[in-house]
Amino acid sequence: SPQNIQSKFRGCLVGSLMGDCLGGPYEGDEISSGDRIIIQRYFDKMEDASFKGPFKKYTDDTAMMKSVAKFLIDKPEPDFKYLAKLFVTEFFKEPRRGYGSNVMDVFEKLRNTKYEDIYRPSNEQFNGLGSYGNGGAMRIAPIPLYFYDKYENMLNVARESTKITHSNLLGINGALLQCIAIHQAFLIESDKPVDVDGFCKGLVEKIRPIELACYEDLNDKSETPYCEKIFTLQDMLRKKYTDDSDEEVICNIGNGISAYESVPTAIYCFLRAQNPIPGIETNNIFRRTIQYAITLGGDTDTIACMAGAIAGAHLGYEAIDKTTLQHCEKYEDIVGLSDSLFKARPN
Ligand code: F2R
Ligand code: MG
Ligand code: MG
Ligand code: MG
Repeated sequence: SPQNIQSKFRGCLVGSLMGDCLGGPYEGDEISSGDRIIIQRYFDKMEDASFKGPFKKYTDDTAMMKSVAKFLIDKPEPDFKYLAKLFVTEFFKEPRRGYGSNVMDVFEKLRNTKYEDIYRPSNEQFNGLGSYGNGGAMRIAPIPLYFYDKYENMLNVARESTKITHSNLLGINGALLQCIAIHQAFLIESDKPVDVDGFCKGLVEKIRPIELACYEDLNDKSETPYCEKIFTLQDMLRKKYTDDSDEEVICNIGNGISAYESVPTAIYCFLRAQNPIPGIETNNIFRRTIQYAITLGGDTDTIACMAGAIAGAHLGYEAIDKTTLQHCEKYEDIVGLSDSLFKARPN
Protein backbone atom coordinates (compact mmCIF):
# COMPACT_ATOMS: atom_id res chain seq x y z
CA SER A 1 0.00 0.00 0.00
CA PRO A 2 1.15 3.57 -0.62
CA GLN A 3 3.45 5.36 1.86
CA ASN A 4 1.88 8.80 1.84
CA ILE A 5 -1.65 7.75 2.71
CA GLN A 6 -2.58 10.84 4.72
CA SER A 7 -1.41 13.09 1.90
CA LYS A 8 -3.53 11.12 -0.56
CA PHE A 9 -6.61 11.51 1.69
CA ARG A 10 -6.05 15.27 1.68
CA GLY A 11 -5.25 15.40 -2.03
CA CYS A 12 -8.44 13.58 -2.90
CA LEU A 13 -10.90 15.57 -0.76
CA VAL A 14 -9.17 18.91 -1.38
CA GLY A 15 -9.05 18.03 -5.09
CA SER A 16 -12.78 17.42 -5.01
CA LEU A 17 -13.41 20.77 -3.28
CA MET A 18 -11.21 22.69 -5.75
CA GLY A 19 -12.92 21.25 -8.81
CA ASP A 20 -16.30 22.14 -7.32
CA CYS A 21 -15.34 25.69 -6.27
CA LEU A 22 -13.36 26.60 -9.39
CA GLY A 23 -15.81 24.92 -11.77
CA GLY A 24 -18.90 26.34 -10.07
CA PRO A 25 -18.99 29.72 -11.87
CA TYR A 26 -19.07 27.97 -15.26
CA GLU A 27 -21.72 25.32 -14.53
CA GLY A 28 -24.17 25.01 -17.41
CA ASP A 29 -22.06 27.14 -19.75
CA GLU A 30 -20.86 26.37 -23.24
CA ILE A 31 -17.15 27.28 -23.44
CA SER A 32 -15.81 29.10 -26.51
CA SER A 33 -12.15 29.34 -27.54
CA GLY A 34 -12.14 32.86 -26.05
CA ASP A 35 -13.48 31.48 -22.77
CA ARG A 36 -10.63 28.95 -22.71
CA ILE A 37 -8.14 31.82 -22.68
CA ILE A 38 -10.08 33.51 -19.88
CA ILE A 39 -10.01 30.27 -17.89
CA GLN A 40 -6.22 29.99 -18.45
CA ARG A 41 -5.81 33.54 -17.03
CA TYR A 42 -8.20 32.77 -14.15
CA PHE A 43 -5.99 29.84 -13.08
CA ASP A 44 -2.77 31.87 -13.61
CA LYS A 45 -4.14 34.67 -11.43
CA MET A 46 -5.05 32.32 -8.61
CA GLU A 47 -1.48 31.01 -8.46
CA ASP A 48 -0.30 34.58 -7.93
CA ALA A 49 -0.06 35.27 -4.18
CA SER A 50 -0.63 39.02 -4.68
CA PHE A 51 -4.08 38.42 -6.20
CA LYS A 52 -6.87 39.00 -3.70
CA GLY A 53 -10.39 38.17 -4.76
CA PRO A 54 -13.55 36.90 -3.08
CA PHE A 55 -13.34 33.15 -2.46
CA LYS A 56 -15.16 30.73 -4.76
CA LYS A 57 -18.13 29.10 -3.09
CA TYR A 58 -18.56 25.37 -2.90
CA THR A 59 -21.83 23.80 -4.03
CA ASP A 60 -23.97 20.71 -3.33
CA ASP A 61 -21.10 18.48 -4.50
CA THR A 62 -18.97 19.44 -1.48
CA ALA A 63 -21.92 19.87 0.92
CA MET A 64 -22.89 16.22 0.34
CA MET A 65 -19.29 14.92 0.26
CA LYS A 66 -18.80 16.40 3.75
CA SER A 67 -21.82 14.43 5.00
CA VAL A 68 -20.42 11.20 3.55
CA ALA A 69 -17.11 11.81 5.35
CA LYS A 70 -18.88 12.59 8.63
CA PHE A 71 -20.99 9.41 8.33
CA LEU A 72 -17.78 7.33 8.08
CA ILE A 73 -16.02 9.23 10.87
CA ASP A 74 -18.88 9.20 13.41
CA LYS A 75 -20.05 5.57 13.13
CA PRO A 76 -17.74 2.56 13.29
CA GLU A 77 -20.48 0.46 11.62
CA PRO A 78 -22.08 2.10 8.55
CA ASP A 79 -25.44 3.62 9.56
CA PHE A 80 -27.25 4.68 6.40
CA LYS A 81 -30.17 6.24 8.25
CA TYR A 82 -27.63 8.50 9.94
CA LEU A 83 -26.25 9.43 6.51
CA ALA A 84 -29.76 10.20 5.23
CA LYS A 85 -30.27 12.50 8.23
CA LEU A 86 -26.96 14.25 7.58
CA PHE A 87 -27.91 14.91 3.92
CA VAL A 88 -31.32 16.27 4.93
CA THR A 89 -30.04 18.41 7.81
CA GLU A 90 -27.32 19.91 5.61
CA PHE A 91 -29.81 20.63 2.82
CA PHE A 92 -32.32 22.44 5.05
CA LYS A 93 -29.52 24.38 6.73
CA GLU A 94 -28.16 25.65 3.40
CA PRO A 95 -30.62 24.87 0.59
CA ARG A 96 -29.05 27.34 -1.85
CA ARG A 97 -25.98 25.36 -2.76
CA GLY A 98 -27.18 24.55 -6.30
CA TYR A 99 -28.71 21.13 -5.63
CA GLY A 100 -30.28 19.08 -8.43
CA SER A 101 -33.87 20.17 -8.90
CA ASN A 102 -35.38 16.73 -8.28
CA VAL A 103 -33.24 15.46 -5.41
CA MET A 104 -34.80 18.12 -3.16
CA ASP A 105 -38.06 16.09 -3.25
CA VAL A 106 -36.16 13.17 -1.73
CA PHE A 107 -34.96 15.34 1.16
CA GLU A 108 -38.50 16.60 1.83
CA LYS A 109 -39.96 13.10 1.81
CA LEU A 110 -37.23 11.69 4.03
CA ARG A 111 -37.93 14.40 6.57
CA ASN A 112 -41.73 14.14 6.31
CA THR A 113 -41.71 10.33 6.68
CA LYS A 114 -39.27 10.54 9.61
CA TYR A 115 -36.77 8.30 7.76
CA GLU A 116 -39.16 5.34 8.03
CA ASP A 117 -37.80 3.74 4.83
CA ILE A 118 -34.70 5.63 3.69
CA TYR A 119 -34.81 4.07 0.21
CA ARG A 120 -38.46 4.65 -0.64
CA PRO A 121 -38.26 8.36 -1.60
CA SER A 122 -35.43 7.77 -4.10
CA ASN A 123 -37.29 4.78 -5.56
CA GLU A 124 -40.26 7.04 -6.26
CA GLN A 125 -38.25 9.60 -8.28
CA PHE A 126 -39.07 10.01 -11.98
CA ASN A 127 -42.21 7.84 -11.79
CA GLY A 128 -40.29 4.94 -10.31
CA LEU A 129 -37.36 5.05 -12.75
CA GLY A 130 -35.12 6.71 -10.18
CA SER A 131 -32.56 9.47 -10.75
CA TYR A 132 -29.62 8.87 -13.06
CA GLY A 133 -28.05 12.21 -12.07
CA ASN A 134 -24.37 12.39 -11.04
CA GLY A 135 -25.25 13.27 -7.42
CA GLY A 136 -24.16 9.84 -6.14
CA ALA A 137 -20.81 10.01 -7.92
CA MET A 138 -19.98 13.64 -7.04
CA ARG A 139 -19.95 12.92 -3.27
CA ILE A 140 -18.40 9.40 -3.20
CA ALA A 141 -14.72 10.34 -2.58
CA PRO A 142 -14.49 9.61 1.19
CA ILE A 143 -15.60 5.98 0.64
CA PRO A 144 -12.71 4.69 -1.52
CA LEU A 145 -10.28 6.42 0.88
CA TYR A 146 -11.75 4.97 4.06
CA PHE A 147 -12.07 1.47 2.56
CA TYR A 148 -8.92 1.49 0.44
CA ASP A 149 -7.87 -1.93 1.75
CA LYS A 150 -11.40 -3.40 1.93
CA TYR A 151 -12.63 -3.55 -1.65
CA GLU A 152 -15.93 -5.42 -1.13
CA ASN A 153 -16.92 -3.21 1.83
CA MET A 154 -16.08 -0.18 -0.30
CA LEU A 155 -18.47 -1.27 -3.06
CA ASN A 156 -21.28 -2.15 -0.65
CA VAL A 157 -21.09 1.12 1.26
CA ALA A 158 -20.78 3.10 -1.99
CA ARG A 159 -23.90 1.40 -3.37
CA GLU A 160 -26.07 1.73 -0.23
CA SER A 161 -25.08 5.36 0.28
CA THR A 162 -25.89 6.25 -3.32
CA LYS A 163 -29.31 4.54 -3.20
CA ILE A 164 -30.55 7.07 -0.61
CA THR A 165 -30.97 9.57 -3.47
CA HIS A 166 -30.36 7.60 -6.69
CA SER A 167 -32.10 4.32 -7.56
CA ASN A 168 -31.58 4.23 -11.34
CA LEU A 169 -28.83 1.75 -12.28
CA LEU A 170 -26.99 4.37 -14.32
CA GLY A 171 -26.89 6.66 -11.27
CA ILE A 172 -25.72 3.86 -8.97
CA ASN A 173 -23.16 2.29 -11.30
CA GLY A 174 -21.83 5.73 -12.23
CA ALA A 175 -21.12 6.33 -8.54
CA LEU A 176 -19.44 2.91 -8.31
CA LEU A 177 -17.28 3.67 -11.36
CA GLN A 178 -16.17 6.98 -9.82
CA CYS A 179 -15.45 5.13 -6.55
CA ILE A 180 -13.35 2.51 -8.38
CA ALA A 181 -11.48 5.19 -10.35
CA ILE A 182 -10.51 7.03 -7.15
CA HIS A 183 -9.50 3.73 -5.54
CA GLN A 184 -7.27 2.78 -8.48
CA ALA A 185 -5.65 6.22 -8.57
CA PHE A 186 -5.05 6.09 -4.81
CA LEU A 187 -3.17 2.80 -5.17
CA ILE A 188 -0.73 4.18 -7.77
CA GLU A 189 2.36 5.62 -6.06
CA SER A 190 2.23 9.40 -6.35
CA ASP A 191 5.68 9.62 -7.98
CA LYS A 192 4.87 6.95 -10.60
CA PRO A 193 3.31 7.90 -13.92
CA VAL A 194 -0.17 6.59 -14.69
CA ASP A 195 -0.32 3.75 -17.23
CA VAL A 196 -3.33 5.03 -19.17
CA ASP A 197 -4.28 1.77 -20.90
CA GLY A 198 -3.68 -0.23 -17.73
CA PHE A 199 -5.93 2.18 -15.82
CA CYS A 200 -8.75 1.70 -18.34
CA LYS A 201 -8.28 -2.07 -18.36
CA GLY A 202 -8.59 -2.12 -14.56
CA LEU A 203 -11.81 -0.09 -14.68
CA VAL A 204 -13.35 -2.41 -17.27
CA GLU A 205 -12.41 -5.53 -15.30
CA LYS A 206 -14.09 -4.15 -12.20
CA ILE A 207 -17.20 -2.46 -13.61
CA ARG A 208 -18.11 -5.25 -16.06
CA PRO A 209 -19.13 -7.85 -13.42
CA ILE A 210 -21.06 -5.14 -11.56
CA GLU A 211 -23.00 -4.22 -14.69
CA LEU A 212 -23.64 -7.84 -15.67
CA ALA A 213 -24.95 -8.67 -12.19
CA CYS A 214 -27.42 -5.78 -12.34
CA TYR A 215 -29.02 -6.98 -15.50
CA GLU A 216 -29.03 -10.68 -14.62
CA ASP A 217 -32.84 -10.79 -14.40
CA LEU A 218 -33.11 -9.54 -17.95
CA ASN A 219 -32.62 -11.61 -21.08
CA ASP A 220 -29.98 -9.29 -22.46
CA LYS A 221 -26.80 -9.91 -20.51
CA SER A 222 -24.73 -7.80 -22.88
CA GLU A 223 -25.82 -4.53 -21.28
CA THR A 224 -22.64 -2.94 -20.03
CA PRO A 225 -23.02 0.77 -20.87
CA TYR A 226 -20.17 2.00 -18.66
CA CYS A 227 -17.80 -0.65 -20.09
CA GLU A 228 -18.62 0.53 -23.59
CA LYS A 229 -18.05 4.14 -22.55
CA ILE A 230 -14.61 3.28 -21.17
CA PHE A 231 -13.69 1.72 -24.53
CA THR A 232 -14.86 4.94 -26.20
CA LEU A 233 -12.76 7.16 -23.96
CA GLN A 234 -9.76 4.87 -24.42
CA ASP A 235 -10.13 5.28 -28.20
CA MET A 236 -10.37 9.04 -27.76
CA LEU A 237 -7.15 9.05 -25.71
CA ARG A 238 -5.29 7.29 -28.53
CA LYS A 239 -6.38 9.87 -31.14
CA LYS A 240 -4.32 12.70 -32.49
CA TYR A 241 -5.78 15.95 -31.21
CA THR A 242 -7.21 18.51 -33.60
CA ASP A 243 -8.86 21.91 -33.18
CA ASP A 244 -12.27 20.36 -32.59
CA SER A 245 -11.10 17.68 -30.16
CA ASP A 246 -13.12 19.19 -27.32
CA GLU A 247 -16.34 19.10 -29.35
CA GLU A 248 -15.64 15.44 -30.11
CA VAL A 249 -15.10 14.70 -26.42
CA ILE A 250 -18.36 16.41 -25.50
CA CYS A 251 -20.20 14.57 -28.27
CA ASN A 252 -18.73 11.09 -27.67
CA ILE A 253 -18.22 11.04 -23.89
CA GLY A 254 -20.44 13.89 -22.66
CA ASN A 255 -20.44 16.86 -20.28
CA GLY A 256 -23.96 16.59 -18.86
CA ILE A 257 -25.61 16.30 -15.45
CA SER A 258 -26.32 12.56 -15.80
CA ALA A 259 -23.77 10.15 -14.33
CA TYR A 260 -23.40 8.46 -17.72
CA GLU A 261 -22.40 11.75 -19.37
CA SER A 262 -20.04 12.94 -16.65
CA VAL A 263 -18.26 10.18 -14.69
CA PRO A 264 -16.44 8.75 -17.76
CA THR A 265 -15.64 12.36 -18.73
CA ALA A 266 -13.98 13.01 -15.37
CA ILE A 267 -11.90 9.86 -15.83
CA TYR A 268 -11.01 11.00 -19.34
CA CYS A 269 -9.86 14.40 -18.02
CA PHE A 270 -7.60 12.74 -15.44
CA LEU A 271 -6.04 10.42 -18.04
CA ARG A 272 -5.75 13.04 -20.77
CA ALA A 273 -4.02 15.42 -18.32
CA GLN A 274 -1.16 12.95 -17.83
CA ASN A 275 0.25 14.55 -20.99
CA PRO A 276 0.35 18.21 -22.09
CA ILE A 277 -2.91 19.61 -23.50
CA PRO A 278 -2.86 22.43 -26.10
CA GLY A 279 -4.15 25.69 -24.60
CA ILE A 280 -3.67 24.53 -21.00
CA GLU A 281 -0.37 26.08 -20.01
CA THR A 282 0.91 24.52 -16.82
CA ASN A 283 3.30 21.76 -15.79
CA ASN A 284 1.11 20.87 -12.81
CA ILE A 285 -0.90 17.73 -13.65
CA PHE A 286 -3.46 18.41 -10.92
CA ARG A 287 -4.18 21.91 -12.27
CA ARG A 288 -4.20 20.60 -15.84
CA THR A 289 -6.84 18.03 -14.88
CA ILE A 290 -9.34 20.46 -13.37
CA GLN A 291 -8.62 23.31 -15.79
CA TYR A 292 -9.23 20.96 -18.72
CA ALA A 293 -12.44 19.61 -17.12
CA ILE A 294 -13.78 23.16 -16.80
CA THR A 295 -12.96 24.04 -20.42
CA LEU A 296 -15.28 21.25 -21.58
CA GLY A 297 -18.23 23.23 -20.20
CA GLY A 298 -21.56 21.72 -19.15
CA ASP A 299 -21.57 20.30 -15.62
CA THR A 300 -18.21 21.94 -14.88
CA ASP A 301 -18.31 21.96 -11.07
CA THR A 302 -19.15 18.28 -10.89
CA ILE A 303 -16.86 17.01 -13.66
CA ALA A 304 -13.94 19.05 -12.26
CA CYS A 305 -14.83 17.88 -8.73
CA MET A 306 -14.75 14.21 -9.76
CA ALA A 307 -11.61 14.62 -11.92
CA GLY A 308 -9.92 16.55 -9.08
CA ALA A 309 -10.73 13.78 -6.60
CA ILE A 310 -9.12 11.16 -8.86
CA ALA A 311 -6.03 13.30 -9.59
CA GLY A 312 -5.64 14.27 -5.92
CA ALA A 313 -5.90 10.62 -4.81
CA HIS A 314 -3.00 9.78 -7.11
CA LEU A 315 -0.77 12.82 -6.61
CA GLY A 316 -1.42 13.68 -2.97
CA TYR A 317 -1.69 17.06 -1.25
CA GLU A 318 1.90 18.14 -2.07
CA ALA A 319 1.03 18.35 -5.76
CA ILE A 320 -1.72 20.93 -5.18
CA ASP A 321 -0.93 24.65 -5.40
CA LYS A 322 -1.77 26.14 -1.99
CA THR A 323 -2.21 29.69 -3.27
CA THR A 324 -4.97 28.49 -5.59
CA LEU A 325 -6.47 26.40 -2.80
CA GLN A 326 -6.84 29.51 -0.62
CA HIS A 327 -9.42 30.83 -3.09
CA CYS A 328 -11.77 27.96 -2.22
CA GLU A 329 -14.41 28.38 0.49
CA LYS A 330 -13.65 26.60 3.79
CA TYR A 331 -10.60 24.80 2.44
CA GLU A 332 -9.15 24.45 5.97
CA ASP A 333 -12.27 22.50 6.97
CA ILE A 334 -11.71 20.03 4.15
CA VAL A 335 -8.06 19.54 5.11
CA GLY A 336 -9.23 18.88 8.69
CA LEU A 337 -11.98 16.55 7.51
CA SER A 338 -9.45 14.53 5.46
CA ASP A 339 -7.24 14.14 8.54
CA SER A 340 -10.23 13.09 10.70
CA LEU A 341 -11.23 10.52 8.09
CA PHE A 342 -7.66 9.20 8.02
CA LYS A 343 -7.57 8.91 11.83
CA ALA A 344 -11.04 7.29 11.99
CA ARG A 345 -9.88 4.25 10.03
CA PRO A 346 -9.79 1.03 12.09
CA ASN A 347 -6.24 -0.32 12.54
N1 F2R B 1 -28.35 21.09 -10.31
C1 F2R B 1 -27.23 21.48 -10.61
N2 F2R B 1 -27.06 22.49 -11.51
C2 F2R B 1 -28.10 23.09 -12.27
C3 F2R B 1 -28.85 24.13 -11.48
C4 F2R B 1 -28.06 24.77 -10.37
C5 F2R B 1 -28.93 25.69 -9.51
N3 F2R B 1 -30.13 25.01 -9.09
C6 F2R B 1 -29.22 26.96 -10.25
O1 F2R B 1 -30.37 27.18 -10.64
O2 F2R B 1 -28.27 27.77 -10.43
N4 F2R B 1 -26.09 20.99 -10.07
C7 F2R B 1 -26.05 19.91 -9.16
O3 F2R B 1 -26.88 18.86 -9.66
C8 F2R B 1 -26.09 17.76 -10.13
C9 F2R B 1 -26.35 16.58 -9.24
O4 F2R B 1 -27.71 16.28 -9.33
P1 F2R B 1 -28.37 15.07 -8.53
O5 F2R B 1 -27.95 15.15 -7.12
O6 F2R B 1 -28.10 13.83 -9.25
O7 F2R B 1 -29.91 15.52 -8.58
P2 F2R B 1 -31.20 14.98 -9.38
O8 F2R B 1 -32.20 16.06 -9.24
O9 F2R B 1 -31.56 13.63 -8.88
O10 F2R B 1 -30.73 14.83 -10.90
C10 F2R B 1 -30.24 15.94 -11.61
C11 F2R B 1 -31.03 16.11 -12.91
O11 F2R B 1 -30.82 15.04 -13.81
C12 F2R B 1 -31.97 14.82 -14.60
N5 F2R B 1 -32.45 13.43 -14.37
C13 F2R B 1 -31.99 12.55 -13.46
N6 F2R B 1 -32.64 11.37 -13.54
C14 F2R B 1 -33.54 11.49 -14.53
C15 F2R B 1 -34.52 10.62 -15.08
N7 F2R B 1 -34.70 9.36 -14.64
N8 F2R B 1 -35.28 11.09 -16.11
C16 F2R B 1 -35.11 12.36 -16.57
N9 F2R B 1 -34.19 13.23 -16.08
C17 F2R B 1 -33.42 12.81 -15.07
C18 F2R B 1 -33.01 15.85 -14.13
O12 F2R B 1 -32.92 16.99 -14.94
C19 F2R B 1 -32.53 16.15 -12.73
O13 F2R B 1 -32.97 17.39 -12.24
C20 F2R B 1 -24.67 18.23 -10.09
O14 F2R B 1 -24.31 18.82 -11.32
C21 F2R B 1 -24.67 19.28 -9.02
O15 F2R B 1 -23.63 20.21 -9.20
MG1 MG C 1 -23.06 30.31 -15.25
MG1 MG D 1 -22.82 21.52 -7.73
MG1 MG E 1 -22.76 20.24 -11.13
